[in-house]
Amino acid sequence: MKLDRATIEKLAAHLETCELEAKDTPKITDDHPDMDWDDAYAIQDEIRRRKLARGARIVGLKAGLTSHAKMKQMGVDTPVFGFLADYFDVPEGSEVDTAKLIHPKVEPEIAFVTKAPLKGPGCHIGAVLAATDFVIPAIEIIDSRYRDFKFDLKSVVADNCSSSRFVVGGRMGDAAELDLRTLGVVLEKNGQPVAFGAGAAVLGHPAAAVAMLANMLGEKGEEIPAGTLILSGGITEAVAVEAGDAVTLRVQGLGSVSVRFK
Ligand code: 0L1
Ligand code: MG
Repeated sequence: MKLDRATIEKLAAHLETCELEAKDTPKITDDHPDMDWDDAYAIQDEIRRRKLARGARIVGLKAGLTSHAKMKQMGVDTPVFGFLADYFDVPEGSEVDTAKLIHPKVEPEIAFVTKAPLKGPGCHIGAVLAATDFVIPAIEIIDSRYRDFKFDLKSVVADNCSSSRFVVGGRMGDAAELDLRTLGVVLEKNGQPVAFGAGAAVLGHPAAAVAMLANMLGEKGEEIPAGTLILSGGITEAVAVEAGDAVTLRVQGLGSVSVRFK
């Protein structure tokens, strides 16, 4: 690690304050160009610790930048991982207050809910499917704290991978029965289709994103516990939204999930 504990705590406090007050900031690597991956995840862990200390619960995990469309859109080349706090969870069909966000975008995703722990190294798609209770459509609402979504990967990881809100809904699906690679998704904004894709856009198979997360946690001696909700990553590029917009995600055979923005 390149940063000392005081700097990690200062950067975590800064990024979390930006999140809670909906204020943007230049990317943190501008002032800390030498920070490494361990520093980046240590800042994210400190943000998680701050939320837990205030009584928030962690309700899930997420993989980000898992599709080529997203990587190309953001000019990066590696998936990243973050956590989901309880207040990120938006009830299906309800409204998200854009005054509490900086510059939200929506992503069509497949969420996994586990029924058994997943531990790397060596976790693979088959292990993920065997440990999956069900999959369900999800809209992730990302909101990078970085000005104009301009960042590098370490800054993104420190910022909990732009996590902000998420909505799950539609029908639960059996991951062992579905072919998640060919599962089609249509994202609509204000009644118009704006992005299309299939599950294979996420690392060839959405379960590969979950396996990658389990393997990364395994390196730290951690696992994905049973009962964890995991967002496997945007299938298409992210779509900007603003107050007045209504978004619906339709997933082949799994119904739809909707959210509005005020
Ligand atoms: O969920 C995501 O793919 C977001 C990853 C972080 C980068 C971004 O803000 O697009
Ligand atoms: Mg996402």
